[in-house]
Amino acid sequence: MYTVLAGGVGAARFLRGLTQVVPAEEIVAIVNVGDDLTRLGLRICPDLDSITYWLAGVVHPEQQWGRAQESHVVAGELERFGHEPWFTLGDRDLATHLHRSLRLSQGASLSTVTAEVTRAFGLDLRLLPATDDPVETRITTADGRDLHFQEYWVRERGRPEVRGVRLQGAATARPAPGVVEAIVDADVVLVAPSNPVVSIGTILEVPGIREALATTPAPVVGVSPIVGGEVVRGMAHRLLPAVGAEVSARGVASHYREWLDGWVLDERDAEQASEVRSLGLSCAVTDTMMDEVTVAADLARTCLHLAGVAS
Ligand code: FO1
Repeated sequence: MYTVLAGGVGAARFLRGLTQVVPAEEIVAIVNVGDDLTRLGLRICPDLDSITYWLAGVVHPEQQWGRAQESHVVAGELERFGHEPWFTLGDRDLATHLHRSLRLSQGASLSTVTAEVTRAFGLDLRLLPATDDPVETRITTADGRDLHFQEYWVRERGRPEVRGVRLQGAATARPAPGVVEAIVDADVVLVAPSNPVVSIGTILEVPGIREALATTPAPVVGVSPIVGGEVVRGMAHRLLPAVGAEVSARGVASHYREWLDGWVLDERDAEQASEVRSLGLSCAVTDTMMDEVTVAADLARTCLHLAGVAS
């Protein structure tokens, strides 16, 4: 079993590469749900949906979230009723949220509904929400406000200075069924190049997951989301200082070092390899910019090789 800790787009690209290298049926992705929110009475799970749409080949090519060939008839009509349009739901995407919300209201768990959604999109790998319990990532801003992650990132365009990040609801959340087993019984655990604070960090906040990572006999190998001192995508550079981590490939490795065994750096950060090794980690250097699926597949092979697992 190939287990992957996953956020949104970076994880989707990485998983697409991994599916070229090992059978999709043997891949389990544990996905961040801290970005999830309820809008218009509908439950929206951006990371689960982005990965699903990417792997099904139906993601919006420019946005990299939501559906390709999308229309916004419903969103336009909702403005008539005065609904704030800051978080836009496209018509095709709405079908996913409608199905999910209906099934949740019938008492199905998020894991069960996620399996239904991935099956409907023809995926062979398993996506597991980190938890089925209600959690949400909250951002404390320097001007003293407490925002939902999407209010910070979409409504306020990631502009406020961040003082703190927490996963609300984490104290009583339990890992979703199969999550701890997927880590403890894995042949390898891979950490996608996702945001270390609001993707990987929030997965680790669910009690029991960090402990499973620290104790699993499987090698744990990650890919740096920081390349040349900058984020490939998103806002990790604004959030890492809030958790006391340095914005560098080496800094993220150090942030993960309690449970990490190996770290893959981009070629642009090759000079940091010796510092990563001095943390007690094994290290490989390769092209991590996954614009092409062939690069993503090679990156997946490099991770498996570093972990000592055959592909
Ligand atoms: N991102 C935006 O910048 N604006 C939006 O209106 C928006 C809507 C949206 C709806 C469904 C969905 O699954 C994702 C959506 N996103 C939107 C992306 C999302 O906010 C983030 O990029 C992720 O949560 C960060 O990984």
